[in-house]
Parts: sequence; C-alpha cells; structure tokens
Amino acid sequence: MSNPQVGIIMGSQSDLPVMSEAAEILEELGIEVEVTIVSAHRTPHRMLEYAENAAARGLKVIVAGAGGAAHLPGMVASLTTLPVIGVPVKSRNSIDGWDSVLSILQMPGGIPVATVALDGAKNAGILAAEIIGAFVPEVSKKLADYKRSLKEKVLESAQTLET
Ligand code: RP5
Repeated sequence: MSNPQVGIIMGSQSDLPVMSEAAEILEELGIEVEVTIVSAHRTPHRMLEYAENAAARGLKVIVAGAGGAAHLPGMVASLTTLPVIGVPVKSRNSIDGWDSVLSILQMPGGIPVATVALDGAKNAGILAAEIIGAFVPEVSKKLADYKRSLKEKVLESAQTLET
C-alpha cells in the first residue's frame, strides 16, 4: 500500500516541468511522494480539502509550487500545521519571476512558508527530506551520502584543474 510522506502540489500542469525536480530528488532519497495539481484560484475548495486532510492522510511535509499571483503555498500553510515549502515558479507571463517570489516569500507573522529560490524545486525536495530525516535515521544517512557526493564532485573538478 502506498504511504506518501511528502505531498507535492502545484497550481497548474504548466508548473510540472519545474516541480517534477522535487519528486525526482525525493524518490532518489527513498521518500515516497504524491504529486497533484491544486489551484488556489481555480479550485479553491479542492485546495481547502487537500490542506485540511493532508496531516490525517499521513503526509509529513507539503511542497507547493505556483507562479504569478502565487497564493497556493501561503493559503495551504494557513490551513495546516504541516511544514509547507514554497516553490516560486517563473511562469510564462511573470514579471521576471518576482511576482511568484514575493507572493510566496512575504507571508504574515504566524503563517510561515519556507521559500526556496525561483524554480528551486530540487532544493524544496531536499529540504523536505531534511525535515523527515530529523526523525528518520535512514533518510538522514541518504542525505549525508548525497551531500558527500556533492563534495566529491567539487574536489574532483578542483583536482582536474590543478593537474
Ligand atoms: C499559476 O498560474 C500556476 O501556478 C502557474 O504557474 C501560472 C500559470 O498557469 P497556467 O495559465 O499555465 O495554467 O496559478
């Protein structure tokens, strides 16, 4: 039976190329995810239902991506006590992505959204894994291996340059 730990949601199918990077890294780290589309503006009742039931369904973290007037992460954060990681997506008609970034970043006190970089879905996935890894040693070990592999790549490049 499936038991997703991280819910990855996005405002539109057009966000999928960016948001799939969160799913990929989480799967690489051995964390089961569910991926769906929930729009704050086009399906507000679906958003309400998703956010209110997420914890009871067993999700531990929500990664929410949206572009433009990107209200999805903040609205979801207002409806759940699960940590919400927001991914500002640079959508077609965006003002250079600043609209997405500021809509997600500038939350009022009391309703945090952990905002990653523009189109930073990979980091959102890693951050979600780190939250889970604080309680699950196998996940923490996989993250340590992953970070070691990043270090090794840099050291290899440095060595190649130096020789
Ligand atoms: C937002 O509007 C979505 O998150 C997307 O980034 C943007 C554009 O959506 P589409 O017009 O491509 O459906 O709600």
